[in-house]
Amino acid sequence: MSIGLLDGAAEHGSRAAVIDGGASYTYEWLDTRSRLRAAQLLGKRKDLKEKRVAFLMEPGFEYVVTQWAIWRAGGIAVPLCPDHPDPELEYVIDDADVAMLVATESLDPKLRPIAETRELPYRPIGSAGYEVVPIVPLLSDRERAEAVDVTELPRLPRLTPGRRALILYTSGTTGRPKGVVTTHANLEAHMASLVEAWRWAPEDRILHVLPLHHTHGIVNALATALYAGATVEFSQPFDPTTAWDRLASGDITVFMAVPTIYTKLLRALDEADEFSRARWARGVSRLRLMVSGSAALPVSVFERWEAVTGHRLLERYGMTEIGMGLSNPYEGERRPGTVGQPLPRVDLRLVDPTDGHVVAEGLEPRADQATGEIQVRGPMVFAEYWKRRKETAAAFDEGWFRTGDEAVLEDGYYRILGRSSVDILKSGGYKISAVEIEELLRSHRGVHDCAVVGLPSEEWGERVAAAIVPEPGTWYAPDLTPAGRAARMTREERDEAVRIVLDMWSRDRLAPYKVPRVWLCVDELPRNAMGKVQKPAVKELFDAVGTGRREPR
Ligand code: MCA
Ligand code: AMP
Repeated sequence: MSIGLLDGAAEHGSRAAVIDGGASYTYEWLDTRSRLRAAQLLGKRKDLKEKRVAFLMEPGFEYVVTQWAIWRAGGIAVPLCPDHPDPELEYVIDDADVAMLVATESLDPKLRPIAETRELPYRPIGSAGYEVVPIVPLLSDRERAEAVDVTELPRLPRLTPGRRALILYTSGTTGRPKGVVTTHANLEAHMASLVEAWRWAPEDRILHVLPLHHTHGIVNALATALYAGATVEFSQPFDPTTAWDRLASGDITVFMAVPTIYTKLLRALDEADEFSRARWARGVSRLRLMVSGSAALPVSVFERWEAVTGHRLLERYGMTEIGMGLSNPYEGERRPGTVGQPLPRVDLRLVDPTDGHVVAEGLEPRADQATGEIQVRGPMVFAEYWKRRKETAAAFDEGWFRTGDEAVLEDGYYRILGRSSVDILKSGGYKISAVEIEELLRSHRGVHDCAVVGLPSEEWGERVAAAIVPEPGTWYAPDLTPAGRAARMTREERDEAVRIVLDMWSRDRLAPYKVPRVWLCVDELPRNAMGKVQKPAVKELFDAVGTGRREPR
């Protein structure tokens, strides 16, 4: 039994695995460092036995070393996002029952207090007493001779593919995010499917600009590249001009991004001088593959990208729980507005939500109108929601995972129609729960009620918008208005205060991409006869005041 991703490192030896900050790290080096760090995580233990290890690191070589070390030591990796405020980090750490925390020195001030409050073992990387990975691109013969002989390290546990490997947090229709647990076997099936479909090869080099707390960045763009023996070049945080320069350098063969990133790249191109425009467009045309996913790619962006670079972007569909499900063909026609066909090893069907009938399976329509919910089965489908047995069971229909996404099969191509729930938004490629934000906002004493919706946006897909019914009598804070004027605050002044206060308050509590970008104060929310808030009518409230259509940055 072996874990293909980790065991492949020895095979790829002196090839570059990671390029980060101008330094190049070989597979051999990654292998050695991750074994050393695994031994340190283990201490006197022989096996972490699926204990959860949460790590807070900027994307780069240290991140990969730590992720591999957790796996080599037999633990479950729980990646944390450096941009998240404390309450988001604390939620994940507590929900996943994390047993150990790891952070880079730069993020030490963020994680140490959280570890101390919980009395959790904590490993800062780079501080005295713990290993620092030096920036050594390639080992010279002398360095190699002096390096620690990894065979002398305490033996690392034997891993079987069924072992749980990763917990990623994803938003649902109810409450707080759920931990999606995948095993090594799930991850390997996901990676093998993409290597086959997209022809990953050791000669590839991907420019990596995605966050490393979601599947797209972790599995598609990082692990799959390493599984194939290719090179991952980190360019973080994403900056359109830097990305263009690297994409056009001639070094990069593969790029993967969310639609918002392609939109931002096109905007940077429009704003660049003529010489850069020509150089970028020409350079990018040499890439082997450019993929878009995580949210619907507007046809206008597909067409503009093709006009500028000659690339027909390959759009695919995935979900944290299933890995990747559908993809436009690598060799055949890439059809704009569609997500193609099921990927290798993926069983996929459409089920009519009204009567449960299967209306399409694979590429076979079974009804005149092949429209329904996407359901997926296969070795890459996740194992469980962490500690949520009931929700796990409810997410499956006789072994098929119910995605909640609706699609239609037309002329051999799947087209996504949208989600069945209005409470799931997608902004910048991030999945966001309206309910989670509403629950938080309602806990503010100045909020009587609220409703969160997604407003359509060219750039972001959707923008998070919150309609607030202020709690009467609470919005007179003396520090917001000149002394003595509190009682005389006009409605406009109050509404402005609501926006400012709730924006600041939310930023301290929510991941940046969940913070509402558009605020509206209303006297009451539109409800139906049963008292349920009508989300389409809430969107119309924003349209009525013009904010629904206006697109501030
Ligand atoms: C940031 N801003 C926003 C949003 N995000 N405004 C509106 N809506 C948003 N969603 C604001 C910031 O607050 C800031 O304004 C300004 O935009 C710039 O912010 P910054 O963070 O610098 O933006 P960015 O770095 O340009 O980020 C855009 C991004 C990022 C690079 C597209 O959102 C991103 O990396 N998205 C990828 C998400 C992803 O990987 N999803 C995959 C999950 P101010 O300064 O006023 O605050 S889905 C998945 O894994 C499944 C399996 C799948 O299918 O792939
Ligand atoms: P996440 O839970 O963050 O993994 O996001 C998965 C969701 O992103 C899916 O359920 C879809 O709603 C959406 N999604 C992913 N890829 C696409 C795509 N190409 N087109 C439309 N929606 C997509």
